[in-house]
Formats: sequence, structure tokens, C-alpha cells
Amino acid sequence: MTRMFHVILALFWLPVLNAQYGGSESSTTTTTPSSTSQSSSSSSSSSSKTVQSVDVGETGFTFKPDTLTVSPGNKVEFHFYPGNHSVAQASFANPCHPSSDTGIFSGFVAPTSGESDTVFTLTVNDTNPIWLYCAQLGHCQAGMVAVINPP
Ligand SMILES: [Cu+2]
Repeated sequence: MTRMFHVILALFWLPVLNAQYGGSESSTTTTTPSSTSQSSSSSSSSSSKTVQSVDVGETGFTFKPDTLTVSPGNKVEFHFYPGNHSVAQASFANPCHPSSDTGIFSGFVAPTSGESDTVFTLTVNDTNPIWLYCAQLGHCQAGMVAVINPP
């Protein structure tokens, strides 16, 4: 009875141990070519995903940076500063206007001082250009635009 139990226990743990060993080995030796062109902040052990940050309205009517290259599957975090700004998606042909009813829109974020706790996170699904602007009255016209994966 006890021997049988130990055999079952051994059979159960063998693949688990193999998987753990294999997993840790591959994460240390595998290099992903796509991540070499990006500056990945602190190296996280298991994931090649990167998150880039954009400051919205920290220095006037600006997205900073205003041009980003983001690989599919990676994320962009928008951090809002005072000025009641937003992040909205336009088309190239019609800037400063919503690209569609289902386009990206963060809503308006209006911290009274400093950086808002509200962070808008956008996941990039492909390499198509994403044209962005601030939908607050006059801000886009003042140059508050950005682009992800410019053509
Ligand atoms: Cu704005």
C-alpha cells in the first residue's frame, strides 16, 4: 500500500519537476530578437513583454514621447497631468477627430496637481499605425498628438 503510494507520488512529480527545470532553462537562454530594438526597462525574468510610458500634458499640450514603436502584444501606459486631457484615436486622413465610434478613448482625466492615479493602458495588437490626439477642446489643434508605429 505505501509502496504503491510512493510510486504514484513519483510519477506525479516527475513531469512537474521536468517542466520547472525546462522552463527556467529556456527563460535564461532564449533571446527574443524583437525585444533587442526596444529598451526594456528592468529585466523581468520570464516575459519578453514591455510596457512603455507616455506622459500626457506634463509639459503643456504634449504627449511625451509623441512617437513610439511598439511590438504587437506590448502595452503603452498613459500617465495624466493637470489640464483635463485625454487619449483618443484619430485617422491619418482626419486628425483631431475620432476615427470611429469604437476607437480608442481614455475619457478625460483631470488631476488637480501632479500625476493622476488614473492610468490608461493600451495594448497594441498589430503594427498598424495608431494616430492619437487629445480630445479636449483646442488641444489637438495646439499640437497635442502622438503616433504609435508610424508608417
Ligand atoms: Cu489635452
